[in-house]
Amino acid sequence: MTELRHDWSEGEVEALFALPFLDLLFQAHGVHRANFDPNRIQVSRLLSIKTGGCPEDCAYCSQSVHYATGLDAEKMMKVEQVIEAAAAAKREGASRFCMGAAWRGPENEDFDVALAMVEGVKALGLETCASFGLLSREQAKRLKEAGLDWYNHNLDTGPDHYEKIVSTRTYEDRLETLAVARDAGLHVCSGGIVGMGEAPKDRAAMLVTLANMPEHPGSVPINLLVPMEGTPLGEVEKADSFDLIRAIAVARILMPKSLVRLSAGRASLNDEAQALCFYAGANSVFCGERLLTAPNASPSRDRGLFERLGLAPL
Ligand code: SAM
Ligand code: DTB
Ligand code: SF4
Repeated sequence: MTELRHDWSEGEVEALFALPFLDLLFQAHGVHRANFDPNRIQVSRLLSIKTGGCPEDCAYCSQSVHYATGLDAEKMMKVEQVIEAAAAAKREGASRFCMGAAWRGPENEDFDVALAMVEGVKALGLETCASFGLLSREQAKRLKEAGLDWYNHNLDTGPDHYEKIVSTRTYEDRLETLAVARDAGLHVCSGGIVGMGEAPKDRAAMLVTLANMPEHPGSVPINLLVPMEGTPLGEVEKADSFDLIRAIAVARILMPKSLVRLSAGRASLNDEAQALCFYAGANSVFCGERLLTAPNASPSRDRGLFERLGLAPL
């Protein structure tokens, strides 16, 4: 049995990041193998139910109104369209369906429509996940009642680097939304992004914050920045893929029983780098042509890769 710790110090975690790559990988893979079948992978599917026109100013995001990204605000999808997409995702092997919306948080009639989407997707026998921004206690309760299983809300980066990335919501706001979701009985999905010009100590601080929560988030998405033209991070230098693999390995060591998701940016990795991510402890991915606004690794490429690696969906 692996002991679950909630008392990690930043120093300890920075020391993990500073280990020689192969030592870190060996340690992480040992933890992974002690807690999971290393040859099984959980598959989620993402859908943007409301795209663009977002009032927030997240420096990485194509959907913010603050940047000229060439992406227009669209109307919210219809409930039936979402349920059809979820049914297709299920047929294609997804076990969890995640709905994202470009909102500061849910409001008014749009929220009622989103609740109907959650209900409809749940009725298909899929796990449901929502990423709707900041939540009130009442909203979290209503989502839970509608059949929501997971709430995704990312810390994005460490608290010091965060101020360079988002100004319209604070780190505290994010932690509060995660507490609200947890208190409502929703499973928490929370992680961040590698490749926004942060230092290893920022990655360490983010992972320590996640691991030291009262419960480890059940899912920890680790995204590699997908540079979006027109955003402040559109031209940032691409992160070294070994840094992404290191972040996955440290997440695995800190949160031994959580699903660690190799999330956005997977399409830009070669097969060997993806395989190292899985070895380091990533055991969840998004499948399907599209993430929210960005293309994802193609389904045919994924089928081939999983077959070559002997990986089977959970
Ligand atoms: N609007 C909601 C919110 O931000 O809470 C939900 C959707 S938002 C797109 C969810 C998360 O996706 C962000 O917090 C961020 O971590 C990740 N993300 C967004 N754009 C990204 C990009 N270009 N590259 C990598 N990750 C990204
Ligand atoms: C998460 O950590 N990654 C997903 C999900 N949570 C909502 C979003 C990735 C978005 C990638 C950029 C895009 O498609 O616009
Ligand atoms: Fe809006 Fe979410 Fe994009 Fe931030 S990440 S700008 S909150 S859609």
